[in-house]
Amino acid sequence: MPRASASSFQPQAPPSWAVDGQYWYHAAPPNRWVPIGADRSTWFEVDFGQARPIDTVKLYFLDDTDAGPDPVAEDPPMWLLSKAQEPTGRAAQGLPVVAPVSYRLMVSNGSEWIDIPAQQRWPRIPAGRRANVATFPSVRVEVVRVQIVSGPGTVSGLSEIETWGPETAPAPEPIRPVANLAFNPTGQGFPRVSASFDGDVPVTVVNDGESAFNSYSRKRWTAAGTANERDWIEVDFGGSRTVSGVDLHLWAWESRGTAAPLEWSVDSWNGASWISVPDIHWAPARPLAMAVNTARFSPLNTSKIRVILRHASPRASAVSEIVVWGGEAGQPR
Ligand SMILES: [Ca+2]
Ligand SMILES: [Ca+2]
Repeated sequence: MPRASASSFQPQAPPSWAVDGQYWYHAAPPNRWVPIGADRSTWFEVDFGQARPIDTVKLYFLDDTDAGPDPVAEDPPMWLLSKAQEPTGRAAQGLPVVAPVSYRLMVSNGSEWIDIPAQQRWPRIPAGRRANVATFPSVRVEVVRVQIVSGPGTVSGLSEIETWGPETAPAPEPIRPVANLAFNPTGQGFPRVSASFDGDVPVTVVNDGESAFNSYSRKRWTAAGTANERDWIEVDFGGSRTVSGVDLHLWAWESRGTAAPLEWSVDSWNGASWISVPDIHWAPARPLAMAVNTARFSPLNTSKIRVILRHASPRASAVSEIVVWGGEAGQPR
């Protein structure tokens, strides 16, 4: 908490990038949420886990139509430069990423989403590559939603959303339990992770709540050096849970021997043996590194699951985070 979710997202631009406390507008390295672009109307939500007063929202919309990318660093590596010069402003469907034509800031009144009253906005027309500030008389909200309408033939996303209120930090602890059934920031007790291969970093890095899509980060488990065609990572919940989805944050540094697996699958424990979870909806269809890969399936009860990775040998798979969703995971989050 706070937890970000959205109507959809591109695998390399998940909602968490828009609440990581940073904003920049170049495409590589990414720091952005971008929906898949199938629909002009999309939404992005921030869930505080309990009602909190807010009086200001700042939205940092993307706009990739500028001629060149922002300078990434004083001396960026060549691969990063070439990546930044690709037309990465285009979504999977080839849509350019620009500021939306309009947006609504909404809260739930318990049964429906309503506009936050008496908003003052600057600028009045949504603009990319800058803060779009809305101020309003303080409201207590548990979840704030941004409903975004993009222009025809375009897609709109966020580098960051900020919400401000009269309370001072740190925020009080959320009342509702964390939705991620795998989350264990201490590495002690349950949920407990294990793996078929000991990497150079303990496997507990995959359920610490931190995702790192950065080649230099060591906050990832890697199977580099494995002799196996497949390796697995297990999440033991320590008791029965209803599970309906897994987000696999794949990491890779291709010049150093890691890559996205050729495929991945999910097994559940039925008390006596491992069985393959049937009828999984995968997004993206083929595993993608430095991206959130999602598996969604009918809710099932189990005490532990395994994620099985078939390596793109000789390159090994690597994982930065595994998120396991409970009974309501219907959509990618
Ligand atoms: Ca961000
Ligand atoms: Ca992690």
